[in-house]
Amino acid sequence: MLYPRVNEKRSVIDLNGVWSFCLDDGTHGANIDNSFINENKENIAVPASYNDQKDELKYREHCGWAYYERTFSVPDVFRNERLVLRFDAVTHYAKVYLNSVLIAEHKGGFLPFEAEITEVVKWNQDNLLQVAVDNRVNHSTLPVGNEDGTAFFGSDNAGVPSVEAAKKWRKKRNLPNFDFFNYAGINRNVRIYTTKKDYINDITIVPSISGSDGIVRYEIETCGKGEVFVQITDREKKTVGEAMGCKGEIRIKNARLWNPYPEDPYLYTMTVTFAEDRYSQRFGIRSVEVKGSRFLINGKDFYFKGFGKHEDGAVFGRGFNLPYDVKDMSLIKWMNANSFRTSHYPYAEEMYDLADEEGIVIIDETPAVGIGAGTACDPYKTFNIREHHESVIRDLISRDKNHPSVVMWSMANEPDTEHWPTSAKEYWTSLYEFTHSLDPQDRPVTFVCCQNNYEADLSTREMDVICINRYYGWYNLSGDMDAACYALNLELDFWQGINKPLIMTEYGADTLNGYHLTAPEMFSEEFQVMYYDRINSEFDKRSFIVGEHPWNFADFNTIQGVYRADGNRKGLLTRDRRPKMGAHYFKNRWKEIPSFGYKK
Ligand code: E8X
Repeated sequence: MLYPRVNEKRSVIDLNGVWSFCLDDGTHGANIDNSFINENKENIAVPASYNDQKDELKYREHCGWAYYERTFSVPDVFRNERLVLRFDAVTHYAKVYLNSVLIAEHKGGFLPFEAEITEVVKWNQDNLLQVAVDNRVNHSTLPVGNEDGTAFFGSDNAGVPSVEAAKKWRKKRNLPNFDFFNYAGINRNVRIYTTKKDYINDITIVPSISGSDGIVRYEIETCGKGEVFVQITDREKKTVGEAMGCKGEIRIKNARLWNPYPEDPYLYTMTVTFAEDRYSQRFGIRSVEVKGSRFLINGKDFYFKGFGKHEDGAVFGRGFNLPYDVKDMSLIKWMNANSFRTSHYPYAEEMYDLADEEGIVIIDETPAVGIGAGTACDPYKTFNIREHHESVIRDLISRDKNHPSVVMWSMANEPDTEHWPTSAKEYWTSLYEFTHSLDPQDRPVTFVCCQNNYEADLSTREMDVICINRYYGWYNLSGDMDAACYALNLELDFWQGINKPLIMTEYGADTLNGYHLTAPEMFSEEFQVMYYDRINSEFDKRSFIVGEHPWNFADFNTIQGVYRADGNRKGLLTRDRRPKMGAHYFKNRWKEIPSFGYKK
């Protein structure tokens, strides 16, 4: 799927801004009730999550539908163009109406969807755009939640004596199976883009390296009549290759490779012309390969220094925020890191563009977090997740396939692989094959495994790279770093026998910025540094460990609960991006660890 870009042939109309908004009172559901909206509407900013833009609990705790609306008119100059309305992300379920006609419906809160509106739009007058948004999570959504409603929760409900009482007193809540706030709404950009009537629908680029040359295979999907012309230019806008036809191969003599930070992330541009349409797509020439226990980029041993992140901030919630994206890229480099994982959902497309340009490597994760958590049954056999999971992977790859920064797909975070090992293995290995079959660049595929019984788990070891989240010294063996290192090493011995590369995709300790101790105990800044220093020195002894991603880049918001005071505080930075001592610790450590050749 192409990102909407303005050029000589295409335009973009921005529909972001202040929209009208109201929460459902529980009686309207997916149906738009104009008089209800008119009576209740208030201002809301788009793009942004709605939850923290207002100051009553009902916005934080809303569970169900909410409605957005605005009007717009289309400039006359676009009368002969094709018009497409595009939402970059609406969380989690959207029904879109234009002039009271349902024009799009979309499940999944973190990927774009679009609808052609050429025939629906009215000229010379206002058009009414309305979006109904559902934020509920359950066992068939990704991310996964427990369906709550008014259920009676046994011991969780001490003091509420009966199901009847629970029905009366407990409001419907989202019970996420994941540790980040369930921010909802129109979280990313809303735009109309124009194309000519005969247009370029998609571009797929598959680069490879042959000696000192780059080989660029491409495929162009078009609609309508016309000839395809493809031209590749370098950074100086000099033409380095050309071809005719919708499918082919272009050789770039003495190609410059895309190499991660701090090396040169060189980008080329492919410009496709078809009939009267034109589109330019940047790409990089690089290879990615897993060989034994090595992770190779451009044939060289790569070491992942970076983080699990979140899209999260005060007021805008999980909304698109370009200054934060730019700042985070700066901080990633400031800490001498070279990579991050889009935990736990696909991020805004603009972030991947920045990563391509700045040479930051991405592990691209689906929103499949929480599969099997909080249930007493086999999730793979009980819940209807497979179809949606496949469609999310299909759309993720279709969106992100051309980014050189993306070097691996993560199908999920912390699914249950331990209690139903056989059905888990069936699920994950077949989904692994499915993911490989869809990626034109055939990148490595994995999922991220939670601290569990690693001998019982049969799925993680089947992946291209072993990605594990481990909290020895925090959630277990809390504060006892000698015991933590011992237990960690027992486990690392196990993984070493599998002979695959391993990335520690999460490890960390909640840390209250400003809380200092001489003797380092939990929650202090000194403890966070000691914890990482002890664990990292174990990683340094093992060559099959090819990456360290502390959890988390920054503090982030979560649902309220007894384990979270003002959210998850495992950030190396505060939520507003100030460094804790841990950030300085990693900045110094990573200065001495090169992106290439650290372990080999
Ligand atoms: C944590 C992280 C959480 O924020 C992340 O989204 C997923 C969690 C740890 C699981 N991984 O709690 O900070 C820990 C299991 C320990 C036994």
